[in-house]
Amino acid sequence: MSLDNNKILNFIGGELVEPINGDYFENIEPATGKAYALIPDSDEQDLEHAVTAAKQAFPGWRDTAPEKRAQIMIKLAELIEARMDEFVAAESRDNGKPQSLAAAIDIPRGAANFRAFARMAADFGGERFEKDSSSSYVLRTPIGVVSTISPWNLPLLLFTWKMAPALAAGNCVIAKPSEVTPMTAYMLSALANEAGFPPGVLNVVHGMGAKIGAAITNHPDISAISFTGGTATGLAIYQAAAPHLKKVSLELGGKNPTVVFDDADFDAAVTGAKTAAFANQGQICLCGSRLFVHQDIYDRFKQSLLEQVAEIKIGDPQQADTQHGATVSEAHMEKVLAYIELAKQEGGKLLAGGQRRMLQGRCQDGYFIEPTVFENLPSGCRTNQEEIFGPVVSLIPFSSEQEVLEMANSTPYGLAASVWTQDQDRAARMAEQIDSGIVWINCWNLRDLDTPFGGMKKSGLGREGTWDAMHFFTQQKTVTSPK
Ligand code: TXE
Repeated sequence: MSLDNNKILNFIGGELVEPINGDYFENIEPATGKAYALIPDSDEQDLEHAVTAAKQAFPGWRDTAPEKRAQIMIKLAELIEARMDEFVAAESRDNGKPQSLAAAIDIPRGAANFRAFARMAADFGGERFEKDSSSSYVLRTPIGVVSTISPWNLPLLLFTWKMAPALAAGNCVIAKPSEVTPMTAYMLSALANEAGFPPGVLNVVHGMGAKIGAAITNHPDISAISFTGGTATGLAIYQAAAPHLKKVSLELGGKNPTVVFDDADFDAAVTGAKTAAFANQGQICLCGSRLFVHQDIYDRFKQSLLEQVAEIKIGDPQQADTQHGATVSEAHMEKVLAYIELAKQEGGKLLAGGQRRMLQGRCQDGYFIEPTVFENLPSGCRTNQEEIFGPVVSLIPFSSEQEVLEMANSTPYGLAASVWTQDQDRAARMAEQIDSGIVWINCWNLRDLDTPFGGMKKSGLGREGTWDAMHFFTQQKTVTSPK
């Protein structure tokens, strides 16, 4: 099959354009293992083109009334919503996630992000300070040309989550989606003109992280980078950005604890812990991959969890009843399977899953991994310390608050935690002492977009969320006069 008619294009200066070097690489559908589109292998030349367009557009966009910027962003949200089915199908095909999940979360949130930040564009202002001898106010001005680099696990959701605050604040954006899942970013870029974005305000360049991504981090005229992805990549970006004193926001990996006490609402905790472990095939930075259960309920909890895991329907992401789709790529599947082997070597007892699942028909070569449950792994072993980012959860019993806190805090990461207990005081103690940027009590992944979002330790630097992201994408100017 020739893929020449299914080419993804860059979006630069208001035009969909081929990469200047004419090079492309294949886009693989994870559920089938087959190439179905071509992705531009962009390089410095394309970036230079995008930076020039963005610099030209900046004064006009900066001076556009915030209400007008908001209007354009809302129009883009409407255009996405009007094509909901197309976006859902494309996201599922590109990523391997069930269409039902893309329809429930990815695409609606992709559009909602523009609405949330459209509101901020109009409302965002600086502080005032009144003292005996002086009166000051703070202006928040856009930075200029900024860049967003996003990952493959929630492709449109994270692409827009980063781009929307940058645009709302009056910056011009060069956005680089993941080369593993570029399709919905391309579809969005094709709607930008109709939404009313002036040419050069929003640019999308596709390609490899090590090539176009690295070019972005090194470009002297790109003044801020918002990144979500792996910790190793985040560190490389941080280092590359340092000599330019670029502003950097890093949302990185996690090895998140789910902690279930013996007084928890049992059924809610089992379902919550299962969802936290396996949502999106375990490929969410917030997933709870270490499941600590109080020893008094451990056996009963394990049994209930395994019953629920056995019910998870693995299948073609296009089928309406599929709950568990393909992992994102062959390389990622191999990485997750290698961790499953490692867990066995480290003494883990396999309770469920543990294998690639071979399906019939259209998906016979797809990258499916069974929801996998281990127990008996010591808290300090690699399986319990390193981010696997797949459908693998490790069950660990505990006897006291102190013990579980020590284990929960023992990894290099600190992104999210989920604590299940009906004792409000204990919940508050745990929330205070767990080293993570987000603590959910009796829930998981309940998001209020206004709240700060991000991690401690190796999970990142800075926070996202409506207020924090608007702060990141603006600079402050203090204006003082005497009284
Ligand atoms: O992500 P990368 P990968 C974790 C997860 C996964 C691991 C690696 O554990 O197994 O990271 O995944 C761009 N300069 N997460 O390799 O490389 C890249 O093109 C500039 C956690 O797929 O971090 C893509 O757009 N950019 C996670 C983006 O970085 C570079 C989500 C993310 O890719 C670059 C995904 C470079 N040198 C993976 N190298 C989360 N926290 O949600 C790559 N990129």
